[in-house]
Amino acid sequence: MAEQVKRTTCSYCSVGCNLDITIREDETLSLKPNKEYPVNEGFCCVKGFHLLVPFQSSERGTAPLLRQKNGDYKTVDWDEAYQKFADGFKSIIAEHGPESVAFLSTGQMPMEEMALLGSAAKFGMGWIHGDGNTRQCMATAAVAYKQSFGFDAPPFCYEDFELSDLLIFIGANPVINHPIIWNHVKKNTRNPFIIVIDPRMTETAEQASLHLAVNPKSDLALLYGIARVLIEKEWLDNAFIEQHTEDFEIFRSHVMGIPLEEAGKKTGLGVDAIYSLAERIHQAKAPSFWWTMGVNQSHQATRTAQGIINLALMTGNIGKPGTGANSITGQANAMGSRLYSNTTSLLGGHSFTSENDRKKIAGILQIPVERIPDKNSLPYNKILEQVRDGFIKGLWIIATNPAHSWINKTEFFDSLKQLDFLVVQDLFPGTETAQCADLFLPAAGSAEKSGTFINSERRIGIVQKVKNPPGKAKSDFDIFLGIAEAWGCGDMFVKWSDPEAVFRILQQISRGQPCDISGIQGYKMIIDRLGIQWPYPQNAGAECDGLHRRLFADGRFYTPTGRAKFLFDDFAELPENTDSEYPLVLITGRGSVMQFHTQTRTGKVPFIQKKTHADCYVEINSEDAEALGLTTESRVRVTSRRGSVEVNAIISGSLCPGQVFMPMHYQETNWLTMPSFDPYSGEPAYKYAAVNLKAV
Ligand SMILES: Nc1nc2c(c(=O)[nH]1)N[C@H]1C(S)=C(S)[C@@H](COP(=O)(O)OP(=O)(O)OC[C@H]3O[C@@H](n4cnc5c(=O)[nH]c(N)nc54)[C@H](O)[C@@H]3O)O[C@H]1N2
Ligand SMILES: Nc1nc2c(c(=O)[nH]1)N[C@H]1C(S)=C(S)[C@@H](COP(=O)(O)OP(=O)(O)OC[C@H]3O[C@@H](n4cnc5c(=O)[nH]c(N)nc54)[C@H](O)[C@@H]3O)O[C@H]1N2
Ligand code: SF4
Ligand SMILES: [Mo]
Repeated sequence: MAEQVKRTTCSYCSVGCNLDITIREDETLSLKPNKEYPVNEGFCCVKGFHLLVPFQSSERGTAPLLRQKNGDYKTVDWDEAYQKFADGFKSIIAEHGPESVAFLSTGQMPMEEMALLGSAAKFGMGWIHGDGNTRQCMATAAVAYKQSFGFDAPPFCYEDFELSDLLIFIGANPVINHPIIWNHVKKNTRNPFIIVIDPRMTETAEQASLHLAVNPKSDLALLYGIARVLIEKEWLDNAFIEQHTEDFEIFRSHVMGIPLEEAGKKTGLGVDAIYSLAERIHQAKAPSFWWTMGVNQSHQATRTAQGIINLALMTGNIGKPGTGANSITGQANAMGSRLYSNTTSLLGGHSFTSENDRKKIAGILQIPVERIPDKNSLPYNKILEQVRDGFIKGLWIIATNPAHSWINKTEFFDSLKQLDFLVVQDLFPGTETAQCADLFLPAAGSAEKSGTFINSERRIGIVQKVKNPPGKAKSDFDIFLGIAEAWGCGDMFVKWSDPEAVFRILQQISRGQPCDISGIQGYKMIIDRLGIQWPYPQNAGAECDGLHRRLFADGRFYTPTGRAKFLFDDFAELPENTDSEYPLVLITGRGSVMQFHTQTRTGKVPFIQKKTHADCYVEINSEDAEALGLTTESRVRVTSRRGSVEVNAIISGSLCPGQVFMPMHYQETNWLTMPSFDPYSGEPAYKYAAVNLKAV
């Protein structure tokens, strides 16, 4: 058989690199980053380069597994697995009602699979509750944009990295977490000034013009301090504020009530640093603001994200080349999940609580409107609370590994004990979560199926099958259809025959929404046009041509008034404090460019295994290490008010005294983190906990 080259989108981070994979029958011959694709222009990072390796691992699930009474698993065929699934959940619903079951999904499956899952569970099977791991990650940005702009709409394109003359990164470490994005920064020919605001001297901070080691969780004070200086100095775009925003006056009086000295003190940066930051923003021609998890994962996250949005609005720096209040997304298809997973919003950014929206979607899908729940799902943390409290008795977990990644592991494992039925659907039966399952369903990975992902800049990218899944593993798509059939609602999904058919349904649903994609002529156009950013409506005019598009060039937002809103709050108390018993602040995050999350995939790449730490570690500043009698590679016990783990110590120049850092890639870390949540987004505040260290 002849060789064929298939282009597909990397399924790790949200940069969305395209890779050309040469195949012959089921054999993959080579993998190269695509040169024309405007995202990665011939580059990819080490994870993308090894994309296929984990899929070939001998640890893959190759058949459904059913737990026996004695605790052992036995292999079953798919028909039996589907039947057990339907029987298990149906008997719980029969006894306890539709709110006694829930699913937890992901930002890592193609959009079409997510839409099918959310629709099968909610419209077909009558479930109400289902949330995704994007709650752990992007919920804050989604809520902040929705409240401020009227829709979850990150406004930027990657070209803005090249066109900005002042780039401010807040709680973001793209050099290791969005490495190919950094190529766009390097292509910037305007001699840009780059500022990194992060308590740690990160890989990104090392490349910056200026690193501001802000005190953990003091970003809101910093942002309000900057706003105050801009107001006092009259460094504002009054015309933009007047024509395109609302509530500036009350925002103005709020920040004017916060003495600059207070902001200087809270942040640890002092008044002068805040003043000169404001001055730089004022002097720049095209300042841009970029944020990621250092902002999203905080106890006051949504307002912090909006603190950034407010700076862009008050200086009119949005909708213009090189500007914007820009949240960089996390997982490969977190953006698809935000719009089309039917979890937190009804398909296509619609609302479960709007009768009009329910009627519209029911009409397009030709289903009775009563099939669509008229209430929102519980968020992730509330789902787990209800599991713990015995209200939710059946849980289905798809493409996420919360037994490792959830913020409250003690509660997570306690909760699982309360469940009557747990189904886990993953590539690997060995994940911490899958090992708890009553029923394990083996899924195909991204290279073994088709669909689309949406990247950080709203670009829809193609996912193409380049190999068959191992054994009896199936695409999540086929698993969802099999479950719908066994449940007895298969008829509702006859038109959902394959991913591209679902894409067409989603296009119809999107029509008239800000994320309108109704003008795309099938997957072929996505391939030929090198990905397509939303919006792309029918009869898309010249404004939709071109490889890089940003939103809000006309200053019109998606709120009812067309104006963006200034939103703010008083400073909230920290969820916990350091004291003499727990004197150190634990920061958590990504540890290296090579490791992805809970390492179920990157942990199976021999090259990456060799180059990364096998065991969990804690990074500590030399001053604190000396006081504790620690040297690099000493064993150390890290204890928080939740738990205690033993790890290796690494003395690091990147931390200020009083702070330690642990990467999220090891299962130890989340025994320690503090389960608190942003009040608006419900996102966990993974990045602040009080701990102590003791040499072992
Ligand atoms: N190599 C690799 N790449 C990835 C991933 C991966 O696991 N590995 N995961 C992907 C996903 S899903 C995501 S969400 C992104 C995450 O990408 P990032 O958000 O860049 O990653 P993190 O390391 O979690 O957090 C970023 C920074 O926030 C800082 N921070 C902590 N607390 C504060 C604070 O109070 N204020 C400020 N200003 N900063 C603070 C941390 O020190 C850290 O350097 O990466 C994506 N890319
Ligand atoms: N302490 C701390 N904890 C954190 C964070 C932090 O910064 N600090 N960050 C949080 C963030 S931002 C995130 S996004 C989460 C990530 O947390 P998780 O979602 O739990 O992490 P992953 O390891 O990506 O888990 C994805 C799972 O899906 C499986 N999988 C991959 N592709 C497919 C597929 O196509 N189908 C199916 N069925 N399965 C598939 C993988 O094998 C893996 O087991 O972690 C959060 N946890
Ligand atoms: S930068 Fe992200 S999308 Fe690109 S190859 Fe690396 S992990 Fe994949
Ligand atoms: Mo994430």
